[in-house]
Amino acid sequence: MVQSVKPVASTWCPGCGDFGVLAAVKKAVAEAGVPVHEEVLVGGIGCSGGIHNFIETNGIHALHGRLLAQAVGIKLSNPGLTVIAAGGDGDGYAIGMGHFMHAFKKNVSLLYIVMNNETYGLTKGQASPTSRIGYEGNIEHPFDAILTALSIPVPNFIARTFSGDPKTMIQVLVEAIKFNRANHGFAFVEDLSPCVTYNDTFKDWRARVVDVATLPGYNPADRQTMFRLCVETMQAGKIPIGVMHRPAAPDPSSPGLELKLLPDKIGPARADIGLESNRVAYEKLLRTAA
Ligand SMILES: Cc1ncc(C[n+]2csc(CCOP(=O)(O)OP(=O)(O)O)c2C)c(N)n1
Ligand code: SF4
Ligand SMILES: [Mg+2]
Repeated sequence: MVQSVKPVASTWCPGCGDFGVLAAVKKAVAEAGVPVHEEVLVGGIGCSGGIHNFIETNGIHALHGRLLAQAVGIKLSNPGLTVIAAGGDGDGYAIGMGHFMHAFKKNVSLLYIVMNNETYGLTKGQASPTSRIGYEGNIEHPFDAILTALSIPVPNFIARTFSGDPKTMIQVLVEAIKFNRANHGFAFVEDLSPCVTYNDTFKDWRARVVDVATLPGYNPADRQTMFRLCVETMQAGKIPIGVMHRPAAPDPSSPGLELKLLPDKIGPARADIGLESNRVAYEKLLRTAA
């Protein structure tokens, strides 16, 4: 059930990277001018997915790996809402991987934030799809969500932020929310959000992050260039962060799916279901059938 409640005290460990995301989301929705009654936060299952409990908003705790399905449903029911889905790397890239890939293709104007800590924090530190080789016995190669996102050619917004740099995170989230509110399509932001209890990567990541905007040839409108810059940065042992893709200009032929389905922006949740309008519509239908 979607419900607006007063926030409760956080259950996160002191120092968890998710606090940076919580603070940035609060500031970004205010800066983007989103009224509380138009805002919905859909949380996944995991420490990260509890975020909607710690902020005054309309929130729903989704099923594990299914937060995008629920966020899409909310946006298509009421396109006037600003919908933010937020969860972890386990939630989004393991059990939720199918929904993750389709979210880019569907291109519904909602924001998906993945708090990537390269572990399953809530269940006490097992390897996740983004874990490095050697972490908790992991022998598989880590999955990279940004490279995957860049490989799906849809004019959406893609970025990576770091909880150790809240100022940039706020700017990125404001841009993503405005992109959604203009019905330009899906926005994906992966935040590097260390789990200080089971995988404390703060120091390592701070030393390795590189803002792609500082690299020669940076052009977030060109996927090929951004893919190459990310791969080269990773090959040098660094972690690319920053805005990875934004269309050079809005593409009127490819707006968010909600505009294609509901050009008047009135979804089922706002449809007139008054008795009188239904009676008139029914009589019209009967006359057509006769
Ligand atoms: C269907 C189902 N399978 C498994 C679990 C157990 N479980 C709870 S949270 C979680 C993963 C959490 O990892 P992540 O999404 O990275 O979130 P974090 O706690 O790291 O923020 C798992 C496997 C579950 N709750 N439901
Ligand atoms: S276990 Fe890790 S991810 Fe979960 S609240 Fe603690 S530090 Fe954060
Ligand atoms: Mg995790």
